[in-house]
Amino acid sequence: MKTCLYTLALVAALPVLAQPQKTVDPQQRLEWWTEARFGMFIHWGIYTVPAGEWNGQPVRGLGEWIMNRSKIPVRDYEKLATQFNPVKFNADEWVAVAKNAGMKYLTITSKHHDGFAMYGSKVSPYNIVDATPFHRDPMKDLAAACQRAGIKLCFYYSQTQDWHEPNGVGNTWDFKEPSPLEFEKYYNEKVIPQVRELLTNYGPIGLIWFDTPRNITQEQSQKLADLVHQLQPTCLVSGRVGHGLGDYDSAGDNQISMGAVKRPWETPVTLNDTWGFKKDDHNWKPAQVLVRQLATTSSRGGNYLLNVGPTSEGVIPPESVERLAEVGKWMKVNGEAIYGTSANPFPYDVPWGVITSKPGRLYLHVFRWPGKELVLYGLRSKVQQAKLLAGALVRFAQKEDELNGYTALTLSLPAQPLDPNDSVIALDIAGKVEVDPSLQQQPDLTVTMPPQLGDLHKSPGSQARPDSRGVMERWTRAQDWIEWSFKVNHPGAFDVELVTSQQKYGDGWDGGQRVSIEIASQKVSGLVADNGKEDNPSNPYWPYVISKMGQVKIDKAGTYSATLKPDDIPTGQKFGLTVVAVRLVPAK
Ligand code: FHN
Repeated sequence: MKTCLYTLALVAALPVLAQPQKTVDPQQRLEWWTEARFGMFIHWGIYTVPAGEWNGQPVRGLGEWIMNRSKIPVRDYEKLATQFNPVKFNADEWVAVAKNAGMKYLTITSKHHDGFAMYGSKVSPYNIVDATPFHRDPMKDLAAACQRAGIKLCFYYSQTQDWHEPNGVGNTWDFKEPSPLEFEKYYNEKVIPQVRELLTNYGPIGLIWFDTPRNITQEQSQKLADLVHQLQPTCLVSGRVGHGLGDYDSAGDNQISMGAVKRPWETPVTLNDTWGFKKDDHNWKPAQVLVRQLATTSSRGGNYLLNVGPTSEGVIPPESVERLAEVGKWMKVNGEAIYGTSANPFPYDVPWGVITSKPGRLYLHVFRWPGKELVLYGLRSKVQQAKLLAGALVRFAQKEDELNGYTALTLSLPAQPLDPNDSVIALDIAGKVEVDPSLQQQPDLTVTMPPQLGDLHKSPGSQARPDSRGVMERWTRAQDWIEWSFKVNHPGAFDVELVTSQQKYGDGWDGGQRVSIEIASQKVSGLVADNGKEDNPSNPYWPYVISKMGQVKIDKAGTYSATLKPDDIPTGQKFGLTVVAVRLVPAK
């Protein structure tokens, strides 16, 4: 198998040198993708045959990781190919599921970490055409179906991990880890020619979704990005190509940032807990969570890539299809509040939901219906019209003062939400959307101060910083602190809460730090403890942990400062102070 792989690879490596160089402005490359905002991820491979069970035992973790989890020898795992026969696969049906959900692109695993090519590859016989009884190339069907439906076809490709090849990374049970030279050989003889096949044999490709760069060198990442752009100048390269060389950033799995992100970005999200099909994973996210995650991601200026894991027969699980159909129903009415939108122009989140924007338009996504009145502070522009996308025009009034111009917008709403998942109100704005950039108290009288809106004072050598979601990570030194400035319009007594989060991927949480919070020159101190959990609107898996810190009183409207300083962080903490926000909540 090896000789054949390498010989063919050398032949396949030749034509690229002769290709004429065309250049495309990276901004132009991103246009369709930022317009799309919503795509389908498909994890499909021979791991769907065991579907999460090995030797009659359930295997924990992700379905597509079964080979690694159970340390299945290559020779045994390879045999799964002979049982993989997706006779029910119908490309048009899959594409229709994506299209009806409102998705505009489809990113499918052409080769995952197990090294098995899900397309007809001449580089290695370890592929769906040569090694399975199916003997067909489903990517050809998908390329044609996507063309017919106007959906962009994109390929996932695992460029570093390949558990099938001795020189690929990750299989430590059959092989030893490859040396840089050995990896280079694998990279030149499998990765480069396979990526070339994907970009040569299936028509126009929207993007290549590289994954887990691990120890790939900067030069190798660059060469891959260049190869993609050379073969298809308009094709995007995902953030996980490594070394920050992608056309856009990729958030961590199931991660949605808390604030707007400057670079174009995308989050990959599972519909249940796994990517690749597992027969015992029934933890399906309700359509409401999906709609709200989609809107939340758009409100941070990002794309939402929602995964389905078809079975070994080629069927997208009905639980996924049902949920996607419900999202699609919502998108038919509210799609204009997602497609081509930009991030929330306010620096903070509003208490009732999220905001997306377009030139001259704001979309208020109301998740928590406030009753008959919804108030928005800080919009400086004049509103010309307000309309529920699912219904009628909405009456509104704008408060104005001499110093600041428009300060508060009040919308008169029906008593009940029109859509329990997300009712969207579109505001037409005269001219440019202008907002007050300061952090301020919200109409529900709370003040929420997230790390990214404060000044972080770091001690020399400190690694503390907000992670890709905006949650503090590696805050393990008591010398680091954060400072905010905020406006209060409705003075009173406030409970001070510290909101913290599980570390990324739900890996854990450290309490027990002693902190002091100073608000308007009043200090409260306390222990970071689990005084109750709260839904994390961006990620239902990891609820926030609330620590109650005490009470402060603010007598007058005005601008105040707040600081969060640790008094003591126990040594040896793994996660440290995972701060999401300091919050003031009106005292009862
Ligand atoms: O290890 C993979 C995993 O199997 C899956 O493909 C996800 C999708 O984003 N990416 C890697 C982990 O981040």
